[in-house]
Amino acid sequence: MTDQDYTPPKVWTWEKENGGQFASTNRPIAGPTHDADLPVGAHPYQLYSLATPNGQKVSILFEELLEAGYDAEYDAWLIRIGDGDQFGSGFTEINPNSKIPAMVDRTGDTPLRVFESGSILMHLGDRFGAFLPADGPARTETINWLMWQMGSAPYLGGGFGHFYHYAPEKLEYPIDRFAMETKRQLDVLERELTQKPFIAGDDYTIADIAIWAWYGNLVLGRQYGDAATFLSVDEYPHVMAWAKKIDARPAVRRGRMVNRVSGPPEEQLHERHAASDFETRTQDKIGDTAA
Ligand SMILES: N[C@@H](CCC(=O)N[C@@H](CS)C(=O)NCC(=O)O)C(=O)O
Repeated sequence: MTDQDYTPPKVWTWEKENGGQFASTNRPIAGPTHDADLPVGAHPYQLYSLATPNGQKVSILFEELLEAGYDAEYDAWLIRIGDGDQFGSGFTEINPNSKIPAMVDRTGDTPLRVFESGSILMHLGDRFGAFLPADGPARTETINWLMWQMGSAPYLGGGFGHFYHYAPEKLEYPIDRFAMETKRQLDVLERELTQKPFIAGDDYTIADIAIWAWYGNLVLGRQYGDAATFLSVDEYPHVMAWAKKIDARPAVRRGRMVNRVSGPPEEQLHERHAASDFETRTQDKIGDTAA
């Protein structure tokens, strides 16, 4: 069926899977589908995630904190969203929205759930007093850009990425609409990064981490097949230079590996419980190359 011969009924009903890569887990209702407790490791911070752009934000921040010498040890547990792990009862208790990433901060008397990647970045930034200015204009500008990312990326991922790459049929109208919006967003970043080294000013912050996970990976050619060519990302040289600069950071390289289940086996660390895991527990090292 093409979009031309579809007339919406008066009332939408859930009659069939809508096709496409995520069809088996998409549902119009919230809540758990099955009982499943979450594992808990030895460290104060427990992360439940997958290395999508939203997931990478948090593992990159943890690795940046550790790189900078903070005591930010964490356990990262794999949530396979393609298999529906996000609908297990333990996961929905810590994130009723059933999306990765979610985290439990166990540093206090009572475990504290933190969900929404932007909320997790702010929580950790404040907790450690790092990558998020404590007050003043620099804090406001950092949060401005963090919120920009949280509000804008759904047009890139759920809009452009979905219709250009994942949707079972390629439809010109939504691809055009969301390619236009994605290019507008890249131009927003380009104009800002022409004036300053990092998105909120002179310093690398949680806003760079959040935006890089989406727009950095996009311009580096890692998102949605050949989307970088389709969107002519060379038109944004300052975004490209900023993306490469951040990509070269050791903590970013490690953070991208955490909870990754695709790509080269040596870049996949399905679970992270210790700094040494990057050397000893990647999929090539443990002899299990199945994703
Ligand atoms: N606004 C949320 C979005 C999280 C999100 O969309 N996560 C996706 C993966 S990137 C997910 O868990 N999808 C599973 C599903 O939709 O069932 C955040 O930033 O944390």
